[in-house]
Amino acid sequence: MKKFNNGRLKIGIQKNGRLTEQTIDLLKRSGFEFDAYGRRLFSTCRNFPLEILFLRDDDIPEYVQDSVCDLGIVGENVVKEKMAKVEVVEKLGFGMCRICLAVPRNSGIEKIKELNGKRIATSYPNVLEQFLEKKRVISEIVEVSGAVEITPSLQVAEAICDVVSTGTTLRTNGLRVLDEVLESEALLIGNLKSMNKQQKILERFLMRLRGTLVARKNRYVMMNAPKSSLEKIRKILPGLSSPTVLPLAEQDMIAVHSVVPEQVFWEVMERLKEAGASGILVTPIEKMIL
Ligand code: PRT
Ligand code: ZN
Repeated sequence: MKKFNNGRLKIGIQKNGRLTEQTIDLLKRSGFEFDAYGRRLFSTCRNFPLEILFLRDDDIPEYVQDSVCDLGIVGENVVKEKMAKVEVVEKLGFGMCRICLAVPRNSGIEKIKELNGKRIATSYPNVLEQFLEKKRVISEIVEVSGAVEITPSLQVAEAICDVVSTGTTLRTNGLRVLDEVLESEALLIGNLKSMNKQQKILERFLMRLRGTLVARKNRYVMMNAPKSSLEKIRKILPGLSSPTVLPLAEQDMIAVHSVVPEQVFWEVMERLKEAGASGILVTPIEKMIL
């Protein structure tokens, strides 16, 4: 693809696949306005110097490495497989999956060592090769581009190495997981040179994107409590800074507002109730600029 530079940041995203919807949603929520309908190749952002290129996910790491794109959003599994020289700028928290080794349910194979001398079918030959090397297992890697899960029943291979999410595909094909090779999620990757060249726009881009990512991981919590509980409540709240404390019309009562990470949310709620908090209100946060 021809390189072009028009003072805009160029980001490659998946054109049509599992990551597309959440990628477009993340960019739009971060305030970037662009059209994504139809089979377009690229779109120009209306309110920010940003070009969005719609690509096959397999091409994104290399396009970023070769600075056809400055940035890209793609699965970690694809980045590792393509062995492209790119920087990981941000983990995006969606597109979660694992690359696993799997064998027929009744194959009797229990340990990876037992794959010595066996055939393993995969679309991830590089990832698999590195894994086998680390485990000191020598197998024949059979590269296939799709429908990996049917290769054992076709007698093409004794095991497979493929992306697993819920595990339904493995189960319906009579396979079970033998070992995990890689954990993956969608990544924002970048080309170091072009990021340095476009540092100003990049910083503005990242501030918007991170504002949305951080906000997604937190909740804004408001509660009432007796004044006497304030110290206990302050210790429980893992907030960014000290909580906002407001007086209430009812004497000896206060309102406390704070930000609570999603990860520890329920644990914190239980402890707050125990400490005397009541009328707890929880709202999502749209943006958070740190
Ligand atoms: O056309 P293009 O080349 O752009 O897309 P693609 O067909 O190569 O990739 P796509 O859209 O299927 O997946 C894009 C990315 O989504 C992958 O590279 C992963 O990072 C991520 N991802 C997350 C997944 C899955 N979950 C997933 N479940 N990719 C593939 N799968 C497959 C899995 O291999 C299985 O065959 O989906 C099937 C269902 O999985 P189970 O375990 O839920 O049954
Ligand atoms: Zn692909």
